[in-house]
Parts: sequence; structure tokens; C-alpha cells
Amino acid sequence: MAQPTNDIRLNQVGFYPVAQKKAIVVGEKGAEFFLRDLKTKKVIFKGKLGPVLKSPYSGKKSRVADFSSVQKVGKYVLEVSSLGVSYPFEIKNEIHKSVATAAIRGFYYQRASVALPEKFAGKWARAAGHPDDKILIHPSAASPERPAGTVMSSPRGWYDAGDYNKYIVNSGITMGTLLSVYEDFPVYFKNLKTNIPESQNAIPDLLDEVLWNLRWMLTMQDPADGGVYHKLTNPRFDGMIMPDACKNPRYAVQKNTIATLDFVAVMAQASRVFKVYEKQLPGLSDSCQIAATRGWGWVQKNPAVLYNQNEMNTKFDPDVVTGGYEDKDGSDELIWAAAEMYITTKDENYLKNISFETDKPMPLPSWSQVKALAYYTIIRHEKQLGPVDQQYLRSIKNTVLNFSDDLLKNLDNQPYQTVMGKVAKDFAWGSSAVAANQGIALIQAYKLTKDKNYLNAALSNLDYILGRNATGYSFLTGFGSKQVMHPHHRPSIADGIVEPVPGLLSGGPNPGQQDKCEGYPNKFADESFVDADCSYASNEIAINWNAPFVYLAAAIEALSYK
Ligand SMILES: [Ca+2]
Ligand SMILES: [Ca+2]
Repeated sequence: MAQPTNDIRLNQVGFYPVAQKKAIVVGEKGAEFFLRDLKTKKVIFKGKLGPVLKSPYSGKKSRVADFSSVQKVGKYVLEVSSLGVSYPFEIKNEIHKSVATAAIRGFYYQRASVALPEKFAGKWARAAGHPDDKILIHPSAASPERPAGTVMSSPRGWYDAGDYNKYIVNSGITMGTLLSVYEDFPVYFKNLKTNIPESQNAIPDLLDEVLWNLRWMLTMQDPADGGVYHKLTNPRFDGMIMPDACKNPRYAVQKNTIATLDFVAVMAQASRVFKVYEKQLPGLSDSCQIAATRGWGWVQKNPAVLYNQNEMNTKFDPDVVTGGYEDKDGSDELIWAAAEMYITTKDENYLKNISFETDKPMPLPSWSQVKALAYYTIIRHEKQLGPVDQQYLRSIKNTVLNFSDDLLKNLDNQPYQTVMGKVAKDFAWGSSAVAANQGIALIQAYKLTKDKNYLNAALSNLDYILGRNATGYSFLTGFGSKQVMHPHHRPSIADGIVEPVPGLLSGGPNPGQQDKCEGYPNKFADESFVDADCSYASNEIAINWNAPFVYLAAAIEALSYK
């Protein structure tokens, strides 16, 4: 077989038999395409390439090869005579199960304070790092009960990203997204095993994974007053070394309003999710609810304490220069926390004096903007709402549907036929997660309406992430013929294994190119990606990017195109 061309862009993992199937052929050469069965070597389908489309960013031309009518299970390549053959791909049911499972396992590989034995981690087995059983209260976090330098224990949690620190704000959206995919598709997760140390217990593996970070988060609440520390961090980033080689002291840093609200939302949601596992996890659900209530109480007394790292560093030592996660607007975190508290406790007092802001367009979720998570939660639990909330509910549904309808507009004219990338701002830092979060919104719209256009559009973004994009890369490590090999991820850099840790979502194109790394092909928004470990701006990984990917891939599997 000839060397595959990178000019045929498609989901390099594959397709469901009855779903849409599209490849994008770069350039204007050729008119026809063929689908060849790799087993029989026979051409089983011929089609005509669609009209020429153009990237609004690069002006580059492309055409669509639509082979949706092919439903036969098998392994194939797509061929265009003048160009060559595509990467091989499969058509089969549950085509994204391995992808969804690997992305959940991506969190296992991020576990702090524990060794990853070969039985579960394969060749990426590693020693334990960052026990975090003796961390220090940073002067910014000092209180009468815990003066600066007090030692506390705060083990477990996931490493946040390519670095080894643990941040409450970014844990907020990450945990909310993972708990939400569980709440939306509990049956799917009931029997999904991810080969982790807890795979033999009676708790779904996704929730076991969530527990690893939940237990850490619980330690980040000041027991004296209910406020929550911003992060557990080194003063400076560790070098590109393995976790067990890291010996720097670590600190709990300044309590603040937004971190506490994120914590409240997560604990409230976790409380109701874990309630049915009271037998396996006695007291956990109650502990989460108590922690949430105490956090809420702290916020009532401290409604506007922001985290400003530079300002903090002028007042306290040591200076802390790791991820800031500085959010200036806590109004969305307040809405999210209130919604989770209300759904968990049924106490309408949590909604008092809070506007859901449904007169404004829904903002796409990100670490600093979590309002949509409140909408999703309200919709998910609509049956529990009292009559007084029906007007809220209607306007929230309309806001989510309006957002999703905008995503559907003009889809056929897009050069890659994906929702992702219609507007330049989609190519933000962590653009792969933009694609995944758009997919989540579309899944919500599909759940509300059962209109398949939403589901197909969500799938288009999964196709985008797995190869149908202007870079030609599959952005999930371990998957695809042209996969990301050099993510900005300390263990992947330092472990001496050729392949990066699998199941991690690379950030994706980001024309900001803030890392000034060498090797970016150009400045075009949809191509601003370099598979190099220096590229924290386009090729880092992060828990808040992996989580929406887990949601998208698992939801599409659960809703199964069968
Ligand atoms: Ca389990
Ligand atoms: Ca915010």
C-alpha cells in the first residue's frame, strides 16, 4: 500500500455504520473518490467530490467526500486518484468506545500522590510523586487557626495539566463536566470499566476517578471558616522531570470567592451523585453537602475576594508564579453554585436575588465561565423543579437552544464541515476544548428536542478532534495515524517512553502562539499548531480540556448510532 497522504482529512479512528461520514480532500485536484475495503482490496463505493470550499483563515481550498451511505462494517481507506490514499479507518458500532475509555484513563495518569503500577498504567507505569501530606500554609492564606507555615495534609487530586500543581478553579469545571456526563448517562457508565485499581469495586469507574480529585478538594477547605484555598502549588513550576523527582515545598495559597464558589458547586453536585453509594462510601455524600453549605456561608461573608497573583506577590513571600487562574467575574460561578445547591437541597433560598441572565446569549463554558453548567443542571433536573420555576426553565431551555442553533448555521459551507472553527474566536488557547464544549451544548439540545441535526453536529466536532481539521492531526494522544507525539506534559517528556501518555487531549490550534515555540507552520488560526513539547500554547494538555472530551465521546457512544 502506498504511503497515505495527509491531504485527505478524516476522523482517523472511524465511523458508526449509520452515522454521517465525511472526509475533506485538500486542494482542487481530482473529481472522484473511492472507498477501498482493506481486507478484500476491492473498491466498494465511488463518489464525486463536492464543490470547492475555502478556509476563511488561510484561503486554502478543499472539497467534501461524503460516504455516509456506506454502512458495511470493515476497515477501509479513501482514495483520490491524483492524491493517493487516506489513513486507514474503521466503520463499526461503538467506534468511539476506546476513545472515551482512554480519555477517562487520561485522568488516572494524572493522579498525584500515588504510584501507577504497570498493571494499570502499562509502559507508562511510574513511581509516586507529590505525596502532599506536608504542605505549608502560604502567608497569603494565613488565618488565626492556621498561621503561615502551618503544615497540612492535602494528598491525591489530579495534576492540572502539563505541570504538577493542583488548582481548585480549574478543578471546578472539570469535576462539574465529569459529574454531569455521569448524571446525563448513568446507565452507560454503570458497566464501563477503565482498568484502574478501583475497577473491581461496586462504584462506576468514572466516579472512582472523580473521587480521586474530590477527596483532594475536600482538604482544600479551611476547617475554621469554610473558605477554600485557590491552589496547592510550588512557588515555581517543576522542571521537565518525573513526579517522584520533584522535591520542592508546596503551599496552599489564598482563599477567595471564586475558588470557593467552584468548590461549592462541585460538592453540591457530588453530594447528590454519591448519595446512592452510601453503603460503599458511608458519610461521603453528607460530608460533601456540609462542605458545600459551609463554603456558601463563607461566600456570603466574603462575596468579592479576588485572586490577584501579582498583587499577592507584592505582599507575601515566597512569590508564586504558577498558573494564575485569575478570574475577575464571579457572577457566573455564583449562578452555578446556587443552581447546584438548589437542585441538591431543594431549598429555593439559594436562588434568591440571583438572576439566571437568560436575556443574554449563553457563553461557552471555560474555566472562568461556568454559567452554562448551571443551565445544564437545571434542565437535567427539570422534573424536580416546583411550579414556580417553570418560567426559569423555559428561558433556560431557549438560551441553550438558541446557542446550539447558532452553531448549526451555515454548517454546509464550512471547509471542514464542522461546527468548530466557524468563527476565529473558536481557535482560542485550548481550542480542542472549545470543540468539545460546543459538542456538549449540542448534546443538550439533542436531549431536549431529539433533533438529529444537533447530534450530527456534535459528532462533526468529534471528527474534528480526531483528524478532520486543517492541521491533519488527531489531537487525542494514542489515537489516529497522525497523532500528537510531543505534548507539553512533564511525564510524557521525562519518562523515556517514545509514545506520550495516552488519552490526553492536546490544546490544538491557537494563533496567539504565546510560547514562541519554533515550528508553527504559519499564523493561520486553523493551522496554528505545532506538535512540539515547547508549545504550551498549542500542545499542552489539561484536565479541563480532557473532561469535555470525555463528555462528548461518551455521550455520543451512549446515544449510540445503532
Ligand atoms: Ca469501580
Ligand atoms: Ca467567572
